[in-house]
Amino acid sequence: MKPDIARTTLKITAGSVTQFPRDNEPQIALVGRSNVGKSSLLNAVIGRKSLARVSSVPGKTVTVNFYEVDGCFYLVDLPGYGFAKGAREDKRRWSALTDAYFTAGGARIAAVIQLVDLKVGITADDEMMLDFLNSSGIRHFIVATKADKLSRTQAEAATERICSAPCAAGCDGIVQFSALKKQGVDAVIRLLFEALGK
Ligand SMILES: Nc1nc2c(ncn2[C@@H]2O[C@H](COP(=O)(O)OP(=O)(O)OP(=O)(O)O)[C@@H](O)[C@H]2O)c(=O)[nH]1
Ligand SMILES: [Mg+2]
Repeated sequence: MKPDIARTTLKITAGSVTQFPRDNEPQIALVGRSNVGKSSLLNAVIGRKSLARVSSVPGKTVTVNFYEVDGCFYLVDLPGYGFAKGAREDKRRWSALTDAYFTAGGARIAAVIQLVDLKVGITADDEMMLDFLNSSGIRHFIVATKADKLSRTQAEAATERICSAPCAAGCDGIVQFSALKKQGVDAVIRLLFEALGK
């Protein structure tokens, strides 16, 4: 039976690696720059208004949040990267915790959802993340967020640009997404279940 994605709870808010869950449930992690729409995607996918806190101040979250879906797997909200200039300390904390996550997570990481702002396209930080995912062989797909900000024609062109970037070559698929319009929700859920073998 497929897990009931509506049965999702915030299980752990981890500020350090010692707080990561130790059980063997598979994990699907969300990565992307700060403000790209990770928390909004989470809420849209689980069909809840505000289980994941949507931030008005980008980059506030420096914790790894583990949402457990139906006692079956975790959706993991990683801190956003690429803060405004000057936030060097935040950046260090981001990379330390994210590095720790990818080191400690190991085989339990079933897939990574790389979020890219459709209008902005792939940033230098996104490229670094995608290069890392490619080299580590972690299954990943791209969700292009805030599609509602573009016309259909613009969205198609922007998607094409993302797909043709060399660093996107290793991804398993791309979904145009809008949390605002609830566009792409079913497609993301399908990719999640596929990655989990459900
Ligand atoms: N137009 C539009 N705005 C969106 C969409 N998704 C998110 N936003 C807005 O983008 C801002 C950031 O959204 P979050 O979901 O908090 O982004 P985040 O990636 O979790 O940010 P951090 O936790 O800071 O890393 C908020 O103001 C959201 O309302 C979308 O689909 N369309
Ligand atoms: Mg967030």
